[in-house]
Amino acid sequence: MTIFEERFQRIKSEKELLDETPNERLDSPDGFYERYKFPVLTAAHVPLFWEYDLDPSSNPYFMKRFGINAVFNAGAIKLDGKYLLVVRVEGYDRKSFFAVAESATGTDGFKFWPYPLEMPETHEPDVNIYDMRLTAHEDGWIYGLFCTERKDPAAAPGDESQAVAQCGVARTRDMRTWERLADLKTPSAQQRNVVLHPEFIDGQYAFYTRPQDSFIEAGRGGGIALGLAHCIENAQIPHETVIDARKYHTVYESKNGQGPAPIKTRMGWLHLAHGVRHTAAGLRYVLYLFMTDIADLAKVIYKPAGYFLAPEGIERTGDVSNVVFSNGWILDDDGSVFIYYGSSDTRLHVATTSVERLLDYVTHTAPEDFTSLSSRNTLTGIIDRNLAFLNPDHAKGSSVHPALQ
Ligand code: M1P
Repeated sequence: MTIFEERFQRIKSEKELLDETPNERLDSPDGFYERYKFPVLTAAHVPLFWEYDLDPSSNPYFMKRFGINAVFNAGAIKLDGKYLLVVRVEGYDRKSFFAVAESATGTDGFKFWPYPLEMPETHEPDVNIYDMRLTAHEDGWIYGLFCTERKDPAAAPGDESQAVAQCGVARTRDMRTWERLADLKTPSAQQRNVVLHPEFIDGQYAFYTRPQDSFIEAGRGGGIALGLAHCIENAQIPHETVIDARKYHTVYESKNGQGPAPIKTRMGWLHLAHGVRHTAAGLRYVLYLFMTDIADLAKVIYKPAGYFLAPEGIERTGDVSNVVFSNGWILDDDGSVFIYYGSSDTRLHVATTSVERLLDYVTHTAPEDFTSLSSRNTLTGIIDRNLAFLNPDHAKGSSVHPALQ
């Protein structure tokens, strides 16, 4: 057997096994959602015909000719009964591009379409594109908003790492053919994590933005903002109003950003977002939820304290460790919700829950009051109620019955 044949057979069998392994739902200590045993997509899931030259005469060692480094942060939509993800695929060369993967279940069996998505460019070519948020808008189009990154023309000579991030805008009807529109213009120097709201507001397109001063740091900017634009083809937002600000000593003190487009519920718009804080080990990214008023998008009506989903187990390590990031979720007809989240800029996972569970979570989890004392008081209130429920004769402050310890 040649080297080619041996390696090809082995790698092909491993890939088939990976593709056919069903996922397993795991128990949830929190009760907010259920995680799954395996990531839904990793670099190992891309088709062999992407990475390898399959011709033994030109690839006798069966080497990769185009290595895929990571597969993560995906936009999500359900179309024609299929769960579709627009995945951020990153090559060994660090460039990201988009590729669509589809599944019949939403939790396993994701298969990439044969070719990566062809995204047209504007007059200013993109250097790197990533993190698409999909919005099925009431105007009839499916929009994909994503980050387009280019070298900062104002970077000092020799500085090869300063970039400018802006929001790229594209639309499609079938997920296959995309029309690129002009990049979004805002009052902010840089933009990332921009998301289109699914409905018109006062006849205008509404955007969630994340104003930022520089490429990495939010600086004086930051916070999830809301802005309106008269048209989408050359969208321009004259004013951004921060609706969910950064705040000292929270899980979103350094940065935050809107996740996918919000879900409309009977109680308000449900938002999934990421929050970032500094630690001695670097940045830590977690996910949190909040809800805005159904008629007034700028009004946050519920915001549970702390995180909703934080990196766990293998999620904690990767190219950028201690990160969970979500830019895609799907609300199914039966009210179930599929939350797709990338871990440590390396792989993609799913967690499943339902709108009713998320409503329960946002409306019954206490909000932040920003001090240790108030957190302690929130907990004391829960303990008091529980002890009174378990033992109606229990007097506040008396010792706890041993059976309840
Ligand atoms: O590396 C972590 C994340 O960093 C960026 O998010 P943010 O702009 O909020 O810092 C994005 O590049 C995201 O893709 C990445 O997962």
